[in-house]
Amino acid sequence: MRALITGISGQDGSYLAELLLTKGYDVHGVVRRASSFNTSRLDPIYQDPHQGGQRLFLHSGDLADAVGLVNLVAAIRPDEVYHLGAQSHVRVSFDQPEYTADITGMGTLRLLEAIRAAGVETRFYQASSSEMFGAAPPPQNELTPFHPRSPYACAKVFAFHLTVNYREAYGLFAANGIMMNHESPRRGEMFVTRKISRAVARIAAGLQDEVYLGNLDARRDWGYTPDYVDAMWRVLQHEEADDFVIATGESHSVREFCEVAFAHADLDWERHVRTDPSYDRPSEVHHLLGNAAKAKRVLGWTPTVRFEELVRIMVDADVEALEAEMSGRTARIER
Ligand code: NAP
Ligand code: G4F
Repeated sequence: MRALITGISGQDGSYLAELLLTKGYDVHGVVRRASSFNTSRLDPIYQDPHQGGQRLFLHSGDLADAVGLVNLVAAIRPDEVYHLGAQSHVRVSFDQPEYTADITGMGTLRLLEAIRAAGVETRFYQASSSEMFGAAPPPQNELTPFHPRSPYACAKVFAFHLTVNYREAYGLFAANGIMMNHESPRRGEMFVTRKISRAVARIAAGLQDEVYLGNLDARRDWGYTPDYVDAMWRVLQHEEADDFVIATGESHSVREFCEVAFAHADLDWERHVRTDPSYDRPSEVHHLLGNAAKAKRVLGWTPTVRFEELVRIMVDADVEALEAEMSGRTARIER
């Protein structure tokens, strides 16, 4: 089996690539050009192309470049396409709405058209988001109407419907995973969970004393990313293309995340957390809480890591990485 992953250098892409390699796939990933290396999450699985037996292949490409996408799909002829590439930060999408619509929304259209233009028979996974539910009251499932609250969420709603439309119009095996927030030690440093776990490590080491956050009352259904990439794979193995909410069914506030994270390092969060309204969003998503009963029933998927364990995993990883950095060792990019 041959898979193509957009966004392979991101949090989810790196875990998914590992999972597919262990399942025997050849894995092809699209990496966009940057002025310095942007593939550090792939270091544990990087394979030197000059050695034999390579199964991980990285290709230069960009979701803004339609012709490049056609050429890539035509050359690779993947059995499965996992479309994870996106401008994925909600707050940033208010500052860069047009760019977000272009990459997160139009990028999906370009990739779907590339599959059609290349004439390959493939299965397509769209990384849809619980942000699409936005202001819809919890719990949210596949029948909950979308009420997006950011340019990012609007772009994801567009991409969700395109995926359904290409399924209906062209018979493409095109499926949506509507995923609640999922986190890990590889989470981008600008998302709230990782911002907190890094701050805990640095405060415990005496390197800083405070961290500034936005809305502490927001509630999220936070899961563990390795569980969620397993769900992506299951979505594409199902006999028919369909759409699934992926969630733990448990929600917690940002404040609770702080409490558990700081307590794990024997710190009192209230002594170190400050708020700064510049991190607030013009329109907030207050409460996401998913119902993944359909994924459990149809795909046999259940989460294995719950909230408190997730927080501990993230804090421990950042403490370990900081200790390694301070002692001049190379940090392990793991878990
Ligand atoms: P992430 O860490 O921000 O990764 C995004 C990936 O997209 C990165 O590899 C990034 O490349 C790539 N990318 C950005 N702009 C691109 C462009 N113009 N052309 C090609 N690639 C581009 O996000 P993630 O957390 O792994 O999430 C994966 C996907 O799932 C995203 O679509 C996200 O919106 C969606 N999603 C995430 C969650 C969650 O909780 N994590 C929940 C629901 C849905 P660089 O490494 O060069 O930046
Ligand atoms: O960690 P966040 O930035 O994640 P958000 O906005 O929920 O989006 C993530 O999950 C979505 C799935 O639901 C994905 F589609 C999306 O790509 C991304 O992965 O913020 C979580 C909550 C928000 O309510 C935010 O207002 O935390 C609140 N928050 C409070 N202080 C903060 C901060 N968020 C960030 N990033 N930084 C803060 O200082």
